[in-house]
Amino acid sequence: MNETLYSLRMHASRGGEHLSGAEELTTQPHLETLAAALVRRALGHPRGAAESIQITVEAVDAGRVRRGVLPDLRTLSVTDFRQGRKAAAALLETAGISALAATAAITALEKGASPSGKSMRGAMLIDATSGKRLEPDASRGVRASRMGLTPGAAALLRERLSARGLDNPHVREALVLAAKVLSVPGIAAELCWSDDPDYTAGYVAALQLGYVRLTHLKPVGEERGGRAFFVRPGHGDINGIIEQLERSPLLIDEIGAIGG
Ligand code: WAQ
Ligand code: MG
Ligand code: MG
Ligand code: MG
Repeated sequence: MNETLYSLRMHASRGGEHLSGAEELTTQPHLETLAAALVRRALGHPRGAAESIQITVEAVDAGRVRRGVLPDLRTLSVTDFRQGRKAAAALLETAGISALAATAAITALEKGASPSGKSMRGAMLIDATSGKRLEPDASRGVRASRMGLTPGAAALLRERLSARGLDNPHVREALVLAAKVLSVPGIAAELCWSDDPDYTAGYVAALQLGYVRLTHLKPVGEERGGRAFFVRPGHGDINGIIEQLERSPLLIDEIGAIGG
């Protein structure tokens, strides 16, 4: 693709609180349709219709765009969220995250990771050894941003997810987000579950593991959800990591295996 790429981002709020966010990295002919779809989605959110919607369109610097790959996906079936959280902690330890840090992340997400006990707009940054929170703003968190699929990769992904009954926006977007997070050298792993009350599945992602879905990481009806990005020991400059997560564009043109 030699055409100019645009970062298209939607951020919606309701009652002064974050409701929904989504984004694409795309070329000009797709902007109008994709922007309309993002508006529609903010208005039809399961936690209520958006009261304020911001749409941002920004050309990205072609020289800064990196190419990316989606992680391989597999599913671990668990009977309930307690079993899911235990399995998530064990997976994180396999990826080199200390038991202390894994527990700290799970406990924080369970309580609602922002100081007000609500979900954050972005993710926590958690030191993979000490479990300490490293993000400068614990209400906002850190956003993974400026990533997207090429049209060819998007079509192939939908085809492969469909074959497994997994072609829904949660899975598609989470895979893209995980690819962006794992492309940042200072990040060792990610843990996530949704803030949508009816979506109980979540995942652990790491380069060694790929993207491992857990069928339950929270009880049905729970609105608290969020993400933890685990920062590698000896990572150096935290602001550099945040800059890469939020601003370095990643165009994903290759997808991984979609397992059962
Ligand atoms: N960067 C950082 N954190 C984010 C971002 C982002 N771009 N987008 C969302 N978050 C955080 C924020 O705290 C949200 O409250 C939380 O994640 C959950 O976001 O079946 O739908 O969009 O394979 O509700 C997992 C899919 C779906 C599991 C996760 O998350 C599967 C999901 P949601
Ligand atoms: Mg989302
Ligand atoms: Mg896309
Ligand atoms: Mg959500």
